[in-house]
Amino acid sequence: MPALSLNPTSIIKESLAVQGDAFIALVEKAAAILRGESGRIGRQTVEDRLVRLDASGEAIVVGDLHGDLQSLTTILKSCGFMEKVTEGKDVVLVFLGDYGDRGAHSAEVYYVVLTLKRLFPANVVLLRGNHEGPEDLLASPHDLPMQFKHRFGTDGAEAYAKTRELFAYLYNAVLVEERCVMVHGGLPADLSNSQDLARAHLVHPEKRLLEDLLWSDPSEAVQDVAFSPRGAGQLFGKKITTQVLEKLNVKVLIRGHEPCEEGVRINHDGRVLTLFSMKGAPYFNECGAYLDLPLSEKIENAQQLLPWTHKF
Ligand SMILES: [Mn+2]
Repeated sequence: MPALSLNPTSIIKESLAVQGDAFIALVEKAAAILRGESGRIGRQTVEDRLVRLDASGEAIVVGDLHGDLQSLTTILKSCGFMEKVTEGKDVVLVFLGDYGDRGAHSAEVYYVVLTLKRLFPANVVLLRGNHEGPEDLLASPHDLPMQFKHRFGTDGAEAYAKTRELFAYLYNAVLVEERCVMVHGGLPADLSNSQDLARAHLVHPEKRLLEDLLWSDPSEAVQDVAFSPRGAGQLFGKKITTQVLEKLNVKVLIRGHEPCEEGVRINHDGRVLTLFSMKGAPYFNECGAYLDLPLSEKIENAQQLLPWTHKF
């Protein structure tokens, strides 16, 4: 393991130099931390694969990265997470999933994100994206194994196998009472309560809860649900959003999964905020964005969140 480093620049430097054995050791360590998480951890309460956050302090929320190390670097330098957490401030860094594939630096992004989890386990939450899906539901193209092979040579296959094992321990959702729910993709129309968020992976594939959490997209063109052109998940309308948010006793859905020209987009009359944090190929969106959300503030509408979004 490299020496403990407490600033973004040195962790990013390490990520560009790390060898296969050290990467594998980090993935195993992060998986062990995630596997052991239960009950009260700092300001989090963990129930299966649901993290409840206290309505205090701040949450820095990062959308899809897809191997974009440059954007991750920009975010970590600009948001001050590491400084805040080392000063003992009440701050949680939430990643909405989709860490690898597409961008050229998937291994480095995983290295940085998992190092942050290792250093600050009580202050970092890693959600599961559709690119970290279960065996029967993994996004395609999935170039992670090729990237790892290219990056780590003969250790690439093991690095990939260990990373695949880690996917199962990533979280389904974050819930902040009376405020917001965070997932990678979307809301299942048949979700009944927060238990369904916590246990979605346990009832997969008999129930499609996990599929919808990882894959679905909001649509202005449908009321209920419609077939998704992605071939997994569904398009869900404003009616579904309103019903499900009410069942969860929250006001706004915060999610990633869809590229946005400005890094951020609002749907369903302010009930949905989409964040996208990667830039460059293949989407060439003008901006990426992240959110720095004060959790004690009451929120009614995603419009209120816009002043707390940061575009880059
Ligand atoms: Mn996605």
